[in-house]
Amino acid sequence: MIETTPKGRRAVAITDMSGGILSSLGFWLFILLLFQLIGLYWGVWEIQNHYAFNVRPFTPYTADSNRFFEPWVDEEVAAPAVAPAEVVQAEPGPPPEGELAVFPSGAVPPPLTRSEAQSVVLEVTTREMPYEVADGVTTDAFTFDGQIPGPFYRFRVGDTVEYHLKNDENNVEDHSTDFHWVTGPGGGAEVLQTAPGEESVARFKALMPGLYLYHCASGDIAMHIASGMFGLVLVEPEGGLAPVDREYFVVQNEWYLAGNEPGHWDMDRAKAEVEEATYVVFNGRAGALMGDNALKANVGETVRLYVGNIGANYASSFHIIGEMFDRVYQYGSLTTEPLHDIQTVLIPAGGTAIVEITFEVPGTYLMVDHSIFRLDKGAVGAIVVEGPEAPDIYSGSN
Ligand SMILES: [Cu+2]
Repeated sequence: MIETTPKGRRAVAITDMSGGILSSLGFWLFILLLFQLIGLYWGVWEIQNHYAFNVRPFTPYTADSNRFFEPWVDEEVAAPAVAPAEVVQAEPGPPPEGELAVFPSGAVPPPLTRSEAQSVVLEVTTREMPYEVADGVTTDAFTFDGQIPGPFYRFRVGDTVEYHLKNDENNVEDHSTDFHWVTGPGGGAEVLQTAPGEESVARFKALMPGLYLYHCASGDIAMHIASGMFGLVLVEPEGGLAPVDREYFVVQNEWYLAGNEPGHWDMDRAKAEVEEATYVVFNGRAGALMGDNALKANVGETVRLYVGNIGANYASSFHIIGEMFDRVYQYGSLTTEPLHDIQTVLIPAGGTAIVEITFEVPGTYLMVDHSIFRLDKGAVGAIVVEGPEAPDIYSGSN
């Protein structure tokens, strides 16, 4: 029965419910069913709403979708890629072998055009050789194919790579390769240890897309890395990447030498141990991307930089003075949505990032490690942008 309390509120007298409708089992089951139906409807509405309003939950990259890349392609900007070898490299490298393009230091092979995974062959020769780190400053370096960084390889997820590593007969050290894209012990290094004059062959399947480093993993591994044995691999996702106007690669590394005056200097392991770099450079040597070798772009173009940092010790605070990154694929991940409008990207030693910049204003833009005293040690490169002035964005006089 219903009673009225002294304060005027209604309350249920639970002591007197026998025999009434409130005690009916059927009634309570009906109430329960009603709540179930409301809950079910609400859940369905939530799911429909989630997708109807284009809220995109994170899902791994799939074959039927290029959605991570499509929304940001500007139809007016997107154009066939300009062969970067023309502007980065004084001497263009060898032509690509079929779809597998391998270019020497500084240039990026063009995007793949095939849509199916296949087997590809990489052949590399390790060479121990004198190398100029800065003007007049040389050391005895270890290299892949005589280049620092080593060749930039570009293939695609699902490919099976047959890798031939030849250790030049004039070398003294064993060499190998640890590919960061390889799944298995040592990133391949366990089956690639190669004595001078010998050759190793291994096969690896690329399971995950992304931008990856590789390096030697033989002998005194840290010193083999610090001596120049590293490079980048781009494993394209299914469907490739959105087209941009220009692509370049930049790899940061430190040199630890016994001296920095003009002359020939030994590598200095003691300095490497205390992380006191003699040089911090982009693409192998101080000034590699300056002057005539500066990267080029035009106003209105979108540039994609594949950036790696091999260290061997420092993390890089990669920054372009006077621009922001429109998109940053942090850690080189191509299965994660990019960050937007970023000033500086932190790249760990042994890590990568992919950044994209659209240039609106002409001029010279410096790429630096914003741990800024490293600029004095060589960590600077330039992008020269030509085109009409944009006084509505940038103007002034002094
Ligand atoms: Cu080595």
